[in-house]
Amino acid sequence: MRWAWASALLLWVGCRGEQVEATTGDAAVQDVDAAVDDAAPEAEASSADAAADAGADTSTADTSIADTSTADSSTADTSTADTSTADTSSDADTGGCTDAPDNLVSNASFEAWSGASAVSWLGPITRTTIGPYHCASAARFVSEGYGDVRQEVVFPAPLAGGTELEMTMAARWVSGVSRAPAFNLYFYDSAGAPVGALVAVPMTGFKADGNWYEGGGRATVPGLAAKAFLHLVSERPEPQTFEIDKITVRVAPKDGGS
Ligand SMILES: [Ca+2]
Repeated sequence: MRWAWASALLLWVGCRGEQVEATTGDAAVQDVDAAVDDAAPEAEASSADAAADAGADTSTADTSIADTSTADSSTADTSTADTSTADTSSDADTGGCTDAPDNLVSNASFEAWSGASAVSWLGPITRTTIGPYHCASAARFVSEGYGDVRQEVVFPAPLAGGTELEMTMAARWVSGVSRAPAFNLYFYDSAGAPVGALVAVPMTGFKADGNWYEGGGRATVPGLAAKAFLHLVSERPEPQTFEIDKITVRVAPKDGGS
């Protein structure tokens, strides 16, 4: 009996020993692997390309910090330009975020930024990535009174007088008076001479309650025009802050539709 107990015990201890060794062995290997895995991304992260690999979380965190610090300055373009542009271009390439082919507006969804400036746009705007209406970013528009955000829209071919344009924008009220933003269009011929008077179109369906609304209206081209200056405007002398996104100007479908 004693002998049987002793051998059973030995056998058991023997097996335990192997198991313990085996697990510690694996663990050691895993630790080494883990250490190697950990080390690799850190090494990559110092290179410029790694920003794109790092994914949305880090880049959005960086950007929102950049937004606040450069909010008031319109001349801070140069210093932080490289990193933020790299992040944006990788976001903008993801599916569904490119502008519709019939949209005459460039960078319509405020996805492309060069430093603190939105590509193709002028005016008092900064990038925001917190709850945009469409894709990765929107523009925060701070009007000190009758402020405007503007872009030159060149038509692929001159548009005849009487052509209907359909315009939409997404806007969210942030602070200030509650008046909806509006579209103002100034038309020019191919020689750069003004065509007709300013065409002002209010944004329909807007409420100043902090939610996103998408609305717009139609404008009639007053005469043969090669381009227009599109202004998204605050129509009040009091300060107003909006966020804006997904701007559309396109030739309205002829009849049939609406
Ligand atoms: Ca957007």
